[in-house]
Amino acid sequence: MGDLKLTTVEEMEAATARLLETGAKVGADAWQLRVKNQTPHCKFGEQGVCCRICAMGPCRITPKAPRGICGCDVHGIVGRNYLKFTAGGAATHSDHGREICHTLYEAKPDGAYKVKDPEKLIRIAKEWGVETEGKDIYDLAHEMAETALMEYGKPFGVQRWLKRAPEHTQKLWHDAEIEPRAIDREVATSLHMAHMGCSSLPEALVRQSLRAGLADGWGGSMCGTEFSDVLFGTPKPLDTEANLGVMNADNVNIVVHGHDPSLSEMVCEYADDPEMIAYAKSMGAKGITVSGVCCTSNEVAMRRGVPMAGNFLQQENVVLTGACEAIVVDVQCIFPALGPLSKCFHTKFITTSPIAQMPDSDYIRFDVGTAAEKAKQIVMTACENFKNRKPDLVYIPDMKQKATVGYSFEALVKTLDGVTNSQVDVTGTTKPLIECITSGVIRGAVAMVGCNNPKIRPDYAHIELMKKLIANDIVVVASGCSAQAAAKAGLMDKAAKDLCGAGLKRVCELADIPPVLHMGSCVDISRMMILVAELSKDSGLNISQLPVVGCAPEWMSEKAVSIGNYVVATGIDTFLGVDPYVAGSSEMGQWLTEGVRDWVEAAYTVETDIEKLVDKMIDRIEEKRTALGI
Ligand code: BF8
Ligand code: SF4
Repeated sequence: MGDLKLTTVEEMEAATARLLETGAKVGADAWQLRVKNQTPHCKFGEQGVCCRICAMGPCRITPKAPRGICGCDVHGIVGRNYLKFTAGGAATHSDHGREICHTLYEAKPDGAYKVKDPEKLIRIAKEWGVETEGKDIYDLAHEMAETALMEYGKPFGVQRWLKRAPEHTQKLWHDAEIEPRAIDREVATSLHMAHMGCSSLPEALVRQSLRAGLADGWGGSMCGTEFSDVLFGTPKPLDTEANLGVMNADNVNIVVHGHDPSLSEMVCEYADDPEMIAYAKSMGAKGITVSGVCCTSNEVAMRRGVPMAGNFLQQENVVLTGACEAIVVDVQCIFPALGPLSKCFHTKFITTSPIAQMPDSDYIRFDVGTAAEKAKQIVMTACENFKNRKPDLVYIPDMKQKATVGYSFEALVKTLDGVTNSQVDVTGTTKPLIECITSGVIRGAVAMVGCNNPKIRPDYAHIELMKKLIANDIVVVASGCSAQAAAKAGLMDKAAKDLCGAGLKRVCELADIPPVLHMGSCVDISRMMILVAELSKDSGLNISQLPVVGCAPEWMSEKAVSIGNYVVATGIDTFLGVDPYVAGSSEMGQWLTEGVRDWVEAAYTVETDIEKLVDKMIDRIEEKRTALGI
């Protein structure tokens, strides 16, 4: 070992610059150019002080105009905007979860979608009190899918998944009146509260923001993760690669992008089909390479080892390689720019979901009933497009790293069994990890999540923070585009143990893991919630006492704010590198960074200076250790 050479952000930027030269040749637009046209951003929007929720406005708050026409003050306006932002994110994650439940409902032993993890299905059924004895697994799948779908609209009660949380956490939620009821209800109530003439009290708006967030993390997202595992298999550690160099100039390149694994799983299935590979060869290619962008990539990387071409702000780069025959998208985080950009190349931009329809795309509507035939059609379309490639435009940066991925909660527990010194049997629990933390071999853990955002040098914050954390013996669990940043840099290569402090390095060696563990897509942050819940139960400590924090240094989406709310509401201090449009209200700032601590024992820290951000996280972890006397 010791031969790991990380890929630097400078090298990635140089590769992007080279790709943008190709773009310039064909007159392509790019986010780097559009950012220039959009900056400086509108100050009112940036501070969250603009309101346009009724047609008397838009109203914007200034020292001279401290209230909107209806009399709403800046705190009400910023608070409503924040709640709406959260509701957008909670709706989006949860609707993804709902789609997965529908896919599960359609699963058949001889159909395109099967139950790949029956054991997990039975485990969840028992947890929910659903009779499993003597039941056909597909009958059970349909019953569970229907039960889960009811969680979205049930008239009474709270989310079933909340019972997974430690009792103390459940009590905090109950006492603060933030236990999420039906998922759709929390989204609708949020929009209702943020309507003209409803709530303008920051406390009420923040409380509902936490509740809507919890409806996501401990509701819709958990459905998404758990039933995706049932359908496609629970991830286990496996090796893959990351960065643009995973694309292969000799092959038909299909890039899957978006979030819902129902589409990408099928595309991968057909791309492996010998008939399709023969078809690609008949078109002059040597084979088919599927790679991914964004969370769909995380999903198929975790379960199939499909390589990750890049994260959010690299989505245009895959087309700029000139070697992308088709970029196939489902929902969320897809740049509408891909349509016009693809027209500058031979690339087919294939949209598939009624939820994400875009100009300049080929729309191949994908649904559960016709999944197999549509996936085949998509793969064939890509193969047929190989001959339209313009060889003089092809340039794939020779840049990739090895990554070991697939650390679902189940896989993590199994893996960590290898590091215990305990005399008693602790297998199948989080106790080995607790031992490492209490003994100080590992100082704590950070959940690194979220997007890229041009406001932060792309990937730089993710990578630099992770390097410093692991050097300080803090293990990192990562998801979403943060995980992909780590993988591209090389931090998910097991050899990255050499960048760790002595304690974490030893754990990495004993457990044979990289120091940054890929836990999946953003929806899979529910896996992290399960992990902290089990750490709390196994240690007897409250979640807020654990030396664990969350961090989204480059976030950009509404989903990220919804996530932030449920991570904080779960008792985990959360550090943001981008302000969530609340700078305009001192009261909202106070509620989010301090006030919520009285309800949920955790709060936000916003810090745009990356150096300070990492130091604050380390300090927070050490404070928690001191409080525990460890
Ligand atoms: O849900 S991290 S840019 S891809 S929003 Fe999007 Fe952000 Fe990436 Fe996945 Ni998550
Ligand atoms: Fe203006 Fe009030 Fe209407 Fe908002 S709700 S646009 S502050 S009048």
